[in-house]
Amino acid sequence: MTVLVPILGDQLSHALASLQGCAKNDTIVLMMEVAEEATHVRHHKAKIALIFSAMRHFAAELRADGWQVDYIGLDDPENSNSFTGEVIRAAQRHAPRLIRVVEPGDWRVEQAMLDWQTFTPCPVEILPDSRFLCSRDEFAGWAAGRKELRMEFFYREMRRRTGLLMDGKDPVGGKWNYDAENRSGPPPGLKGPPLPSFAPDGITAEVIDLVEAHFADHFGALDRFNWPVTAGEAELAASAFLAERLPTFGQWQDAMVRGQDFLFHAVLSPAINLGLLDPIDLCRRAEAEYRAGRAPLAAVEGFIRQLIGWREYIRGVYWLEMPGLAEDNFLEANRPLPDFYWTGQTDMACLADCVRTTRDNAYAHHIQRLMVLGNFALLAGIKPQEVADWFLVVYADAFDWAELPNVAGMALFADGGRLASKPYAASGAYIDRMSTYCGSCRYKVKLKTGPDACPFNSLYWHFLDRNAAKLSRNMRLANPYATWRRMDESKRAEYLASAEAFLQQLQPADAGWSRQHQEERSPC
Ligand code: DLZ
Ligand code: SF4
Repeated sequence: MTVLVPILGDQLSHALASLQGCAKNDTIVLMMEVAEEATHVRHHKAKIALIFSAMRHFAAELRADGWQVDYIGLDDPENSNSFTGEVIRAAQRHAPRLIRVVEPGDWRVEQAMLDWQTFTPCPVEILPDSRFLCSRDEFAGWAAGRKELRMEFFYREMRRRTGLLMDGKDPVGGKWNYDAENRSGPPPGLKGPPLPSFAPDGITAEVIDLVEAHFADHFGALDRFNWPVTAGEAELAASAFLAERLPTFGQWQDAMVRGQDFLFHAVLSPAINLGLLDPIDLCRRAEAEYRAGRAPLAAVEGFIRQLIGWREYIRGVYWLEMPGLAEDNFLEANRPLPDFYWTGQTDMACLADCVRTTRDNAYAHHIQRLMVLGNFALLAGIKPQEVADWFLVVYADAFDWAELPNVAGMALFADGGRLASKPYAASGAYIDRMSTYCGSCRYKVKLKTGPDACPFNSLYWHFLDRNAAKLSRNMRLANPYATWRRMDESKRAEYLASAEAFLQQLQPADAGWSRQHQEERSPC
């Protein structure tokens, strides 16, 4: 009797804990393409193609390495189209003595996995995901007794634990965080080097056809598909980033340039989240670039902070706060998601460009996500669950554990400030400073109110005014609230009327675009 090892679409690592200690001749790896995962929210076409292609390539590598792989394709006539259904069928086929699986990234999938034992006579062993630096239990220990969970303090512990950018007990350069040096707006003509190209091979081409056939009405384009789908390709992408873009990554990491979709960003998050790259290895190589004098400290520290700071912290928060986090709505925001999040049809040039790159690439960088798309949703009071579903659908790197705390906590303050010390609310001036968008916009960023004024300007004050009971005691918002209170009554009324007029004309999205929203995120 064999061991059955199910491997999910974001567990494509040869060092996966469930494979360790298993004998190749006594193990059956189970991989499953299931419609449930592609449609519980209707994922971007390129994201589905990426995951299926990466899964098929990974299965081929495992076979070449001597593993037996039972691969269930989407078109398999017997496919039950859910993880649970496929594990039950595989258990009947192989009668294993043990099912050994690594904990999933989604709370929803874990709920299903916890039930597998009731369907199978053999034991089901669920292992911690050792690809993360900080286990779920360790994070819970760190968080215990803290009223606020600040990333910065967690990050310092991860720096100490890994020794990354440390000189003995002290951070290299004397400071832990060089973010203040990483906030330059774009000079005219700013352009990043081209990303390496990964032309679809036969497997990817087949998967693209499959996705067009099965998920034709999902959001997103497939014609620019350029994601690395194997660890080898991901390694090429990583080497190109370290050599060509890391030195300038920090300086321009918050800049937004219309039509320049990648600038100096790593664009490695889909490969990392699928398991094709090891984040700690990337950090060590980035540090080596600094130590060799090829990349500045601020850029390297910023990159490392994303991986051992934010990424680990966000995952810890997710498991600590689920399932409540998915339902949080501290600011009682209940407006439906506007249709331009799907169509890109809006006169706001910043939002139109961010939706365009999202549709074309299943990618937008963090400031486009947080300070344009997220900021608008925050200011306009869009329902957090609709915003979270949108982010989960549209980005190739978006898995629930990574997306939900970022959207509900960081972007929308839906958790009431457990994660962020204040809402990331900004008016048009911020977007103007950090982007090239405003020059080509039909709205005028310098105008504060009226039909031609940048909508972010009046929405900013509308947001503060309507949430005053919940936010005005936040020390970090003391200045804007003081400004608002000092403002002329008639000026305040103008701001509020402008914002109301703008909000009135927003068209809600056609319900067909996203999942018919379930009251609860039910297990599959
Ligand atoms: C996102 C996704 C999609 C679209 N399809 C599959 C699939 O068919 N098979 C699979 O194993 N994984 C898929 N995934 C990724 C899973 O949703 C992901 O592994 C879980 O969300 C993690 O809990
Ligand atoms: Fe966006 Fe306002 Fe600038 Fe237009 S003017 S691009 S809406 S920030």
